[in-house]
Amino acid sequence: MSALSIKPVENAEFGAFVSGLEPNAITGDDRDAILRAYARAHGFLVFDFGRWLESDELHALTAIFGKNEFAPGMINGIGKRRRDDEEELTIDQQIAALESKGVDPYMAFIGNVDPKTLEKRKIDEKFYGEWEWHTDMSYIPVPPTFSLLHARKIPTAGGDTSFCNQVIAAAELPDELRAKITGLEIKHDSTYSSAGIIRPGMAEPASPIEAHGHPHPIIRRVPSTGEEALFLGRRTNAYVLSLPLEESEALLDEIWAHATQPRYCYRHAWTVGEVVVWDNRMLMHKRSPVENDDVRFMWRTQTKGEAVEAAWA
Ligand SMILES: O=C(O)CCC(=O)C(=O)O
Ligand SMILES: [Fe+2]
Repeated sequence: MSALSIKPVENAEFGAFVSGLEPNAITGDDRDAILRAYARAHGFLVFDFGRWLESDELHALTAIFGKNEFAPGMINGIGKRRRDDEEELTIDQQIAALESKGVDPYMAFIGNVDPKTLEKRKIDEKFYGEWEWHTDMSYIPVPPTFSLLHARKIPTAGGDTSFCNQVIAAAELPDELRAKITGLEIKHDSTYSSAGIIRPGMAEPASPIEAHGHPHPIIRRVPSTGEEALFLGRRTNAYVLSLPLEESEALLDEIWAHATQPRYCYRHAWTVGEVVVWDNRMLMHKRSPVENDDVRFMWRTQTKGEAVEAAWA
């Protein structure tokens, strides 16, 4: 068994650092200790490996938290739309087509380098700006529960990732705001990536009302803890169902101002080799800007979620 050391994240209301895990020899005892640490840390762990992981190692770590979910942009309907001229394939056919090209449908490469050669490559300049607060893939009916992000290339400055705890934000909701949002659903738009880059096959919607996405309750219950969490997805093109657009916009602005207060948030400055694991039911995240002449490269996996339960269900 690995000799695990687990320490709370300083200056944050949540999170723990884990070191000493052997990623190529994870035992049942390691798994139990990590899941206990995860529960105590309110859904946020940082693993320090001090080196790049192999993809099998990242998948083994991911398996502690759940079953693999597809990475966005791999399968039609998951961060990608089928083009009208594209043949309609089943999910199994799409997986087979990806695997025949050596593509792992469960792994996202996020960065401005070629994933194989690691040469810097030209990329939409939005990549370098501030990414917006979001939870991963909340525009699908059953969004992933955990995301795991593995730092392979880190810029000399910037490129931190912030996390904001929506369980604490829900617990501290002013009564008046809680009364206004109880029973309502937000449609989570899938048009843009968190960097603000339009996704394959998508077009700018005429308004948030027409945007492609999936509705979820504004306050969800986290089944494993029974706690409530605000579930906002991302602000761009969000729409509160059943409200006139102006009322939806005003209500969203009010909720977002509450949800993203600095006291609910922690900003992580990366070290190469780390893996951060977070629970998308409890936390939102965003990435800070990166200089144009710098490089940044992460691998990401995510686990299949469970149906979103409304706090009032
Ligand atoms: O690269 C990052 O820091 C965050 C990217 C992101 O939003 C994600 O991997 O889900
Ligand atoms: Fe994300």
